[in-house]
Amino acid sequence: MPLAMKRLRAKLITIPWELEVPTLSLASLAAATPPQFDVCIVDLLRERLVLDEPVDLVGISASTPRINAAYELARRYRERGVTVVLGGHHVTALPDEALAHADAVVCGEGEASWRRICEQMLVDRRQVGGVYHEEPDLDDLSLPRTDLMKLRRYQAYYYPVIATRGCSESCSFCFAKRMTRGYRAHPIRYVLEQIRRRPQWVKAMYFVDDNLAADMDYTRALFTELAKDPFPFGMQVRHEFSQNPDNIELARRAGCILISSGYESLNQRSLDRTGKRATASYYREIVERIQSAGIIASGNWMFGFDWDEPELFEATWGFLRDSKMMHSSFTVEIPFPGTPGFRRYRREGRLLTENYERYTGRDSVVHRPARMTPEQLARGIRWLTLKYHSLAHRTRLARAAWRNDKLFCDFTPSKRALYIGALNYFQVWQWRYRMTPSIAWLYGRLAPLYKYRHVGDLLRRTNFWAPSEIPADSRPVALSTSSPFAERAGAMAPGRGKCLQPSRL
Ligand code: B12
Ligand code: SF4
Repeated sequence: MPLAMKRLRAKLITIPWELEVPTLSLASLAAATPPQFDVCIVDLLRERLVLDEPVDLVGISASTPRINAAYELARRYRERGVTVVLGGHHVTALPDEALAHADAVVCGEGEASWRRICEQMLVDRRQVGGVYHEEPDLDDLSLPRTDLMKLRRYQAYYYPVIATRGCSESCSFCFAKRMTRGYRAHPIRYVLEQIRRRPQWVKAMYFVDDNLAADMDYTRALFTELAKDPFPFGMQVRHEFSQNPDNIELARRAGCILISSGYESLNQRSLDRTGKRATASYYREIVERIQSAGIIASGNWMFGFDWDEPELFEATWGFLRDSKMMHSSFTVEIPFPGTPGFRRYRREGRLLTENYERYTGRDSVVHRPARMTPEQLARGIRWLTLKYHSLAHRTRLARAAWRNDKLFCDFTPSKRALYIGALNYFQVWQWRYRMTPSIAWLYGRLAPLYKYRHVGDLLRRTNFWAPSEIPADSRPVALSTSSPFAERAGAMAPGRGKCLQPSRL
């Protein structure tokens, strides 16, 4: 059959380890898939996988804790004669391990390699094999195919958007440098296009970038554009972004409602030794600046570094109580397999387990810390998490939020009260079950059943949805003709029959 006429089917599968925010991993690959392929995206926690339908190529994405499930799925597909490709963070760190389970492994950002694999499939599937590692040119990428993600099955507050790749820093515990060699930014029009194409029911978006502010000139230009038609968003940036009140004001005008940063530790030695380039004594001021602008400050905290002692939990609690930081998450350092940290702990005989399923962070301790016992570390994280998410503290935070007249200031008083209440009290029960080992265990067993709430799926014999099956209110909004990008966007607008085609900007 001539190449142009050949049609193949590709299934992209992700195995998340918890019901959380969506990622853009597979939507980005779907966008890079040549038009000769029918492509679908399956999130195994949100949709039943139809294993036995005909398919030519399967791409699987999984992080460390779910990698064994990914290997098992790969085995089952390969038994059926399907070509299987694995990608993502874990396989980037350990390509040789992964290659024993798949026909091909993609390291780092996947678009260019995936496209090459698809093209090889079109010529002769026997060409596909080995480790691929090609960095895509960001000027050349199509918009992520979020329309294939069944977005209705995620929350309305986390519409995923991407503006940049990688980070300018290289903290010792972080994966950013391993996935992307340098920090790069998408053209601003590419970002605006993603936002304009959001479904109408979406209430807020989340920038999945590691560090949206690594190049402040770019960030300023982006925020200036966003401010012309602000839409609420959350983002991850390094803490120094928030040291400058002008940056915060710019972000607020652009629509920012949440600034998440890896504060990591109040222990200055831990910050210094992990290459975090941060000064803990500035943290209080930073949180105050963010929150007084009506933005939620969200902090990610890590424990278990070699210089951390048990007193650190008490000190961190004191900081969080006094600063009234509105959102925080706490975890042990995860020495992901394949990283220098993992190799060091193994060399020093300090790894407690190599069972990947326990590399989930939070209170799951997998290495022996230097200045406390593993039990002290796990107990400390549980204590701090429960203290921070206690009814008393969340009520204190809710009151502070209510008094902050810049927070959710566009809402009516009743809607404002509802949001502030939901934001705080949902956390109380969420963290109580997460930090109670028996309930967390049960949750882990029950979460996969979540996909069965879509009863209609039980009768489906395929994961490939026809465009007409995508709910009308989940299709991307039409773009205004006054948009500077209207010409290209017109080709994607619903009603022209082409809204589901990947577009190139
Ligand atoms: C959004 C996000 C979250 C969300 C949602 C996570 C989820 N649903 O799985 C939230 C906030 C909940 C979250 C939480 C956590 N996260 Co997180 N998160 C991200 C983040 C910021 C964006 C992901 C994304 O959409 N990226 C954009 C897409 C385009 O890039 P990508 O995912 O890397 O996909 C590309 C390649 O990996 C590759 N690829 C991926 N899969 C496949 C498959 C195939 C077949 C192919 C060919 C290629 C391929 O191609 C893709 C396109 O280029 C990443 C950082 C980042 N910028 O990637 C961290 C990141 C994934 N998170 C990380 C971590 C550690 C966590 C936590 C464990 C933190 C903690 N200690 O609590 C938790 C775990 C929660 C969980 N249950 O999964 C690490 C993962 C490290 C690792 N080895 O796995 C990352 C990389 C951050 C980092 N820099 O270290 N996270
Ligand atoms: S600043 Fe954040 S994203 Fe950048 S390397 Fe450090 S932890 Fe990773």
